[in-house]
Amino acid sequence: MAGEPQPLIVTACLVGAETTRAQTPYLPITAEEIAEEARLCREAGAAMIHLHVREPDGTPSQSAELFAAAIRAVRARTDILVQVSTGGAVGMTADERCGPLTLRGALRPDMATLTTGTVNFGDEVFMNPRPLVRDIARRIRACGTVPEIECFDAGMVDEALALAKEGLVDLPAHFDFVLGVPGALAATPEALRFLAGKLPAGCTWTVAAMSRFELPFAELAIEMGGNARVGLEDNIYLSKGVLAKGSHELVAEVGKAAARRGRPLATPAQARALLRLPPPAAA
Ligand code: KMH
Ligand code: ZN
Repeated sequence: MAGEPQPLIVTACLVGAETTRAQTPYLPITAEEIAEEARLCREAGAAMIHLHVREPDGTPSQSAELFAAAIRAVRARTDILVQVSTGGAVGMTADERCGPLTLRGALRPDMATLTTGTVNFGDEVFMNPRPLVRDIARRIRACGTVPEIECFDAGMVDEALALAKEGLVDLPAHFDFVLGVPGALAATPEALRFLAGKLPAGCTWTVAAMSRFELPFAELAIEMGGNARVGLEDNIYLSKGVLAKGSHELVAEVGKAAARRGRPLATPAQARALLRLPPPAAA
């Protein structure tokens, strides 16, 4: 007899480092804008946000102070889980990228990204040499949080398994398959099936597909038993030529697709258990 369908964890990537206000006026920038968007995403069915922050002029930042302000504002409004980026923007140093991993106590992030390899990123290069990946993995652990392993290409799954062998990442782990970045692995159903098939037993995964692939791949993940990430970091359109008025509109679309396929949406508490996260940060 088939078991109950696994609750779907929807992650909302509200900000990113590359999307600009010139592209969409709906991009949140200040802590209050981010917190309000996080609240709307939670209301629409998201269990977690993937968080980047910006300077007041919109410049991408990994400043611990800006992360602290955003996390404080988010947690004052909603119980949504907070996953911080350690990718930041192309060209940032390791110390810059790890700014949010210096937060402790009530501001400790619930999760942090860990990209396990270097990849072409449009016309730029997102640098993740092996020593840097190990450095970030250690800092994630020292922060008392756990990684979401970001794989922009297939070899990054193998590198994550190497990190597990070295004792720097615990298995089972949670993976995010980032598909459709120009210069990296394309968003195809075959690629997603191949990546999901590489994971050891008990691992969980999310798909984050770029631009017009975002919603169709969220639907494919729902069908495959995976999880989905959507939001303005990866895609600004609700449909062809129609801007999403915030990441929450994209989350709502995923919610409808999940309902059509009989997958309930995970609450933050359910997502915490499914992703094997530590207990909530102490107040
Ligand atoms: N902005 C990209 C260069 C992450 O958040 O960990 C890296 C990124 C991945 O967005
Ligand atoms: Zn990101």
